Amino acid sequence: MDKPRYIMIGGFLGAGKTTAIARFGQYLADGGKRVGLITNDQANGLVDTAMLRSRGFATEEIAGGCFCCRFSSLTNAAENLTASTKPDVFLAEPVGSCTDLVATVTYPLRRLYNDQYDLAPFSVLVDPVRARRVLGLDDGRQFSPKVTYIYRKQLQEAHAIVINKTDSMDAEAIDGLEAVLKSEFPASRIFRISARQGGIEFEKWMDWVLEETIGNTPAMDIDYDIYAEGEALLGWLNATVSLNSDRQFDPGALLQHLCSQIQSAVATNDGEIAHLKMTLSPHTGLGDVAIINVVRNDIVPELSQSIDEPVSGAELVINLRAELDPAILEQIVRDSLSGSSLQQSSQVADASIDHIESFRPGRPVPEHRDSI
Ligand SMILES: Nc1nc2c(ncn2[C@@H]2O[C@H](COP(=O)(O)OP(=O)(O)O)[C@@H](O)[C@H]2O)c(=O)[nH]1
Ligand SMILES: [Mg+2]
Repeated sequence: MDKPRYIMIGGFLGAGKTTAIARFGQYLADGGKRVGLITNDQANGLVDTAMLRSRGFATEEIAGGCFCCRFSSLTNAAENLTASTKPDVFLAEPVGSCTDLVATVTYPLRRLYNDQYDLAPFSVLVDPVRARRVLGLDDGRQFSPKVTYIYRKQLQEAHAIVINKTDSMDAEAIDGLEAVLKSEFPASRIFRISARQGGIEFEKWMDWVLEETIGNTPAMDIDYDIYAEGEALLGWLNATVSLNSDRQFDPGALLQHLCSQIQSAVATNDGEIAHLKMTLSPHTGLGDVAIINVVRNDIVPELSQSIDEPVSGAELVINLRAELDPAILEQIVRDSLSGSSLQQSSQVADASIDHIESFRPGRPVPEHRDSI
């Protein structure tokens, strides 16, 4: 029997990894393949994991550290999926602030588990607006140099750089980005896709990922001190909140209000949002959820899923990753949920925080590192 294909899809926070994995998984499932998904985060209780499971995918979550630092959890997760689902294809999403994944995950998997998994090359997705800013093509708010160091290292180690969200930018601007990526990272294949829309370009990338073998190129050099300092500049916050009101409120309008409040407060504190994702699940209802995402300070909040009916009680889950002190992030989120902020939106609801945690990722210490 053929070995299952093991595919890792990386890229910075907010690049579209989860969206791409959900679409990739759906194509495979529609073609009769069994799929196992592996998600990863520094904290647990991920919006992503809940969303992927709600779509019917067998999904294992590795929480509390990244794949490279928890290599054994990664192989355990794959074994659990094998026991439950026997996947033909694994799709794994590493933490968006991680890099050096070829040396710390792909090569060790190949060395230690070559008989069990057929390893695919490593794709790194980019958001074209963010990438144009990082590469100096456009002005606009940036991350600081050590965070940008991680971003560029992600591009440098990619076997394929995948420009995502091509539906959201004109072709000329994407051409300009592709030209710079080609000249700065000549060893990588470049694809242009829309994970949101799918289509022929998405299929070309999938075919390549499913067929291409990885070569024996030496892993890139990386300075773990700068990498660790870059990661430590990022603040992570997860919260679960109960919303209750005597009056009915509009879930979408409430999410939009909270999003704008958090965006402007992060900007006022000189921070930059990498990814803010919130879901709102009504206490009553048929399992519908409203979802909102933003991937920069200066992007208009957009509901990717909405609920038509007003509600009077709901659970709100917040996943926020930004370049800002986590204590300040926590204060910002608490302020946005205060009575005076909620009243401003005329969406009167009382918010009580059931759980909140905020922290900086610790220094990455990989279990394995193979330079080739
Ligand atoms: N316009 C557009 N938005 C996208 C596309 N792919 C993802 N997004 C949006 O980008 C945001 C982050 O996506 P997500 O998959 O959660 O990113 P991740 O952090 O890399 O897993 C969400 O608002 C997505 O709806 C795309 O192809 N086009
Ligand atoms: Mg994700």
